[in-house]
Amino acid sequence: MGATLDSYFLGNTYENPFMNASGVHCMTVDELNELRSSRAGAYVTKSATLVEREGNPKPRYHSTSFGSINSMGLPNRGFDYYLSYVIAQQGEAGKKNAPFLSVAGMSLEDNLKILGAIQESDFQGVTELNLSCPNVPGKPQIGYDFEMTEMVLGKVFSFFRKPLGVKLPPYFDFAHFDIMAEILNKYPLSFVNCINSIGNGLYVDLENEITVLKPKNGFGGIGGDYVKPTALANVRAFYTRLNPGIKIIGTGGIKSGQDAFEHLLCGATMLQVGTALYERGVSIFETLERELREIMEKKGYTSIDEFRGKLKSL
Ligand code: RRO
Repeated sequence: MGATLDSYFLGNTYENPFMNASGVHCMTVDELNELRSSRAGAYVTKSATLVEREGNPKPRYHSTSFGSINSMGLPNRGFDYYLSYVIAQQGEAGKKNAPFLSVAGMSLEDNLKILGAIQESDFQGVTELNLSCPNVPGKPQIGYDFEMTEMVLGKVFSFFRKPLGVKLPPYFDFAHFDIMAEILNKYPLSFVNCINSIGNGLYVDLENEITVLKPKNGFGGIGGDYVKPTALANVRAFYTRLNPGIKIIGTGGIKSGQDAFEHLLCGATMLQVGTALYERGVSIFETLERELREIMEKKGYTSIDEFRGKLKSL
């Protein structure tokens, strides 16, 4: 018998663990519908702010040989647009890959308003609170401010009762893994998503001696091959520190079955694809499914549960 990629996450079984990473191919209903019709096991909306935003001036995304740099600046159609979409999908007969809702308020007050509206709405699905947008000028990432993170989670969980996870920035020090895990373990989080892009990198156009992005003098979030080791480290660090009820979504550098297998081995349950989806379009999901299944079958695994989290140490 062949291997199954069935993935159980927060009470639902998805046909495979693959999703888009929020921000890629998910700003408009047309793009979201393409994800719905693709082989992705589930999908997520662009992070929504209370009010629609144009985002930063272009050019604001650039592909490089090893990945990407972006400074999109949270362009989105506004929270109401995405809430209506995800609620409408719940009613779709035969839905197989229900959308998750990503939100990123521009202030604590906005985040509380948005989450309050979700709590009061008919949406019964999964919400992801983005604590790690690196690209809004003048707005530091919440996930790098431990006191602020704790304050936000305390206020949110005083009223929010639906499945909620947080999208985290990458951390680079054991002290920071420890502090963040201790904070996260205090709250009834459903999942954490590791990682958002590595913030504020800089890419140089050698010939013209100029930056490749217009906003923020060229500084932007790095994704793709560059970030896979950092992503795996964050998945592993939180998998080994968080209460087992808090699941991990692995994001960062996934473009092949091997990358997916590595994230799962480090402890991820769902897997999100950003840069590679941007470069190759939604057909990448078929390829990822095939490649992951081939690796599992070669190794004699029939389900992901047989190896999830079981990375060995020397
Ligand atoms: O829109 C963006 O610039 C953006 C966001 Br909100 C994010 O969370 N991560 C990213 O790389 N870009």
